[in-house]
Amino acid sequence: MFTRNPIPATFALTLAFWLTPAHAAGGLAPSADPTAEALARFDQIKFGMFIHWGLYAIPAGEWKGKYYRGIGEWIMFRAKIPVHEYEQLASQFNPVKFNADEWAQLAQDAGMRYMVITSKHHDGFAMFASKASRYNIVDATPYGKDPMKELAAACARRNIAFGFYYSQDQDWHEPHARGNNWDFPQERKPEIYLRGKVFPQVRELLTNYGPLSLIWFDTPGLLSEQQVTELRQLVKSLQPSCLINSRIGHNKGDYFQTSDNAIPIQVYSKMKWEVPATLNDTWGYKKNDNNWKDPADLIGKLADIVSKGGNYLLNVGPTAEGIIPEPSQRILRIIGKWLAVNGESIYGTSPSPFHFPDITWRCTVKPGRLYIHILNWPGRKLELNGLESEVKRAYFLANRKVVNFRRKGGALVLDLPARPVDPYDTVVVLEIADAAPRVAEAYRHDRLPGRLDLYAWTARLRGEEIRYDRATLSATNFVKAETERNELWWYPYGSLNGEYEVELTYACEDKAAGSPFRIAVQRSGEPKLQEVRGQITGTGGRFLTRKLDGVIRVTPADAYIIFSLPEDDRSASVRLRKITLIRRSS
Ligand code: FHN
Repeated sequence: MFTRNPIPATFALTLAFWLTPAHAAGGLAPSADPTAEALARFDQIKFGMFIHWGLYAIPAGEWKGKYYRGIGEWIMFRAKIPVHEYEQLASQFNPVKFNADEWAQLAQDAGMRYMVITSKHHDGFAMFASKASRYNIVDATPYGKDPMKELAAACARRNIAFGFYYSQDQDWHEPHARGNNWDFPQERKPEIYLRGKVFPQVRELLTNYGPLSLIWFDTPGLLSEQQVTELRQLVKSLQPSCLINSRIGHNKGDYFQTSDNAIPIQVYSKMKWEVPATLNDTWGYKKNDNNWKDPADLIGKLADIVSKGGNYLLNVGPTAEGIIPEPSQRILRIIGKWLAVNGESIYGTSPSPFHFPDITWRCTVKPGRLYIHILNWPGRKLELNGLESEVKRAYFLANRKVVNFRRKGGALVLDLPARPVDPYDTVVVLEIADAAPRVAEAYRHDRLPGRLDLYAWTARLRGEEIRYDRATLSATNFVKAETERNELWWYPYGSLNGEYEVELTYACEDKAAGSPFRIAVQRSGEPKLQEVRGQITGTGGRFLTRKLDGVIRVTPADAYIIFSLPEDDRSASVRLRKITLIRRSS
């Protein structure tokens, strides 16, 4: 497998981690199914650091004095910056404060066990030494060094699995790639771009940086099935155990990516998956984006994702000088402290055997054990329905203190203190008599209840003004915007099928009354299929639940359910806690 690539000594640790057990024990014996083994290891590690770093960190959201809404690394596209102007950024890019060990150490402190960094984003600039294009950090910047070499080595020293992001289809620098119509309106010949840049660069990435745990392609777009197949073959011929994400296109990936910041509403068990997510509202550094997520939110989301079967790839956007913004560092270290105590309930676990009726708790599993993650404190008792296995012992993971419990009908009732043991996620360990938990059919993860709450907390919040308020479990500030509307999107990923009546639980001032809202069901890339429209009625600031007129129909193929207040700013202060779907019997 690696005979074509001499492996530097610094990669020995990553090798030990990333190679198959057969490799590790007895040298480099080829494995029967390197992809399956790599996937099994990927499933264990759960939490990774995504890094979006490139020339876009210089404008940082602003071009020629004008602020651009949306994600920072898209500024070339949004401002339609001509290639010859954007290229000038390279001559200013000098990240003298970059320190690979500090970045890798931060990942380790955060409890992140893998790292994926942008080797080339849509702007086409290679952040690594490339012979295939001189538009790269070594040849085109005053910095003149390859930071990826150092980062790969720093991760290897810490046993952090390492991978590259590579934008294979969009490349705004190249006339024959997709995306830049302002410089290159003529017809494209993708083969020229693919053969001239993508294939040689992907070869460089898989040859010069030791064993990669994965390569992360993005926005597959227009590449043909044949082209994607060839790209996959190239990767696997160089490193058979390098995983490929689903955004390579044409279902040729080894594992599945959700949409950005999109968490399936329930357990998803069809294949291994990962959620790429932001710490604020951008991937690449943007100087004015201070909408940092609360550590409680992020720790809850880590537990939520892992309990549903996924990995969490959480992003940082370093500055042009090479510094990971201080708020990102602070937040990540808080997560790391929580994991240092509670990591047993995350790494190496299996998903929940239960479906989730609300957002009070989540569940992860190891043989003979359930980990109940209490995310929203329920008061002095928690009722867990459907567990048939005998519980032998229950205790808090953080301090090993015993938790008393009793049976009440089909429910297990846990006695809790008035306040959480951990401010973010209190984990209760249930030791059970069975290796794998037995759960009554009505509560299993693949059987959803007749009434299903879709909380704002489980939605992707779109738009940069919308905010989540943890105290009231609601989303608010639905400011009207031309682009990137402020909306809530939920992702069923096949878990819903049928007709549903809808309830809305919300609060607002009376002056918001009359504002129109809509709940729509959509498929990816298709116009809206279905919607229920209504008008906000005043609630005098109190939360209330209102049944809507009409039903929505959701099929397993539908990609998302959207709540929006599209018309005006009068409704911006509406607080939406949840929508409830009530299944109609067929
Ligand atoms: O367009 C990109 C975006 O800039 C960012 O890289 C994200 C990360 O998942 N991927 C694309 C959009 O899905």
